[in-house]
Amino acid sequence: MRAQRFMAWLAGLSLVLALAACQTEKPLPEQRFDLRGKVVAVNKNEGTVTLAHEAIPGYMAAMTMDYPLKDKWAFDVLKPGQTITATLVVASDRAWLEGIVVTETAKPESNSLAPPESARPILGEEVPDFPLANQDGKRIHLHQYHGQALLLTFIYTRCPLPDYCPRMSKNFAKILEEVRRDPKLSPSTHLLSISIDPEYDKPAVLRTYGLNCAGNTNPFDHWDFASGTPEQVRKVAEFFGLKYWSEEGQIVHALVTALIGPDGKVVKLYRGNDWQPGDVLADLRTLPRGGARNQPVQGPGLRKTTQ
Ligand SMILES: [Cu+2]
Repeated sequence: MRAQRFMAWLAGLSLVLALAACQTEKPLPEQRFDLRGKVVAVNKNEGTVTLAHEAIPGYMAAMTMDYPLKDKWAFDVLKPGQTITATLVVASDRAWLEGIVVTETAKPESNSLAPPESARPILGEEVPDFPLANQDGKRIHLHQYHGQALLLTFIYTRCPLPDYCPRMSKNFAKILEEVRRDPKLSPSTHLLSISIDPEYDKPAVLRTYGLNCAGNTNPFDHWDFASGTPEQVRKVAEFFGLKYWSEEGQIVHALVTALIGPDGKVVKLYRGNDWQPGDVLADLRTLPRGGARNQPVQGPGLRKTTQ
């Protein structure tokens, strides 16, 4: 999937290059750029390194992305938190990093760049009545979904990494499609995407993003996009064990999606981005419906947390 992310970027880049090259028939020469950034993750199996890098003036904004490495030795040397310089080589159909130099070792606290998995929340724990504001600027609060199954996740609309927030939103869109088709699920299932970028993700931004995610059909009867004050969002995220912080102009964050039963208690957690919409739909179908609070939750609540 990291390779896919890179290929998608490269496809976009190739298109830009192709458009730029319309007037000339000659193949494009390799382009080389100096790059400086911080190592976020070393993905030896995929042959890539995730780098939060500075902008390349006139070519590319600062971003966090996976790059293939030409120098295989680097996999044994690179560690999260290091600052490196490298040459980004862009050929007509691929790009890679070479000439890597570690310019700064990782600071001890930087080892936590990939946010650690949290033990929170405990399955079966009651979710507090957190207040937020939705895409219409209307105040919402989590207890208003009692009686329904609530699937909740955290995103931010400017997230540049296709397999992070955009994937969560795509998964939610697929789940919503299926929920709408299922007369048993449809009346008692709600989705909620909470932005961890409340300063930017104001209601109007969330509304546009939501419409986009749902392929321009109105999703808001079943799917709210919420934010709030930074403190409000921080409290919800803390409850669900989600850590996030700003770095190099982006938000570094883990992913956690939670299924909350009609009784308002945590039924299941889906961490990371490997879960499939089908997993969640299967869990949704085993949940008791009918809305009575304090009714014992059967089914997936008894199973272990998805990693
Ligand atoms: Cu993201």
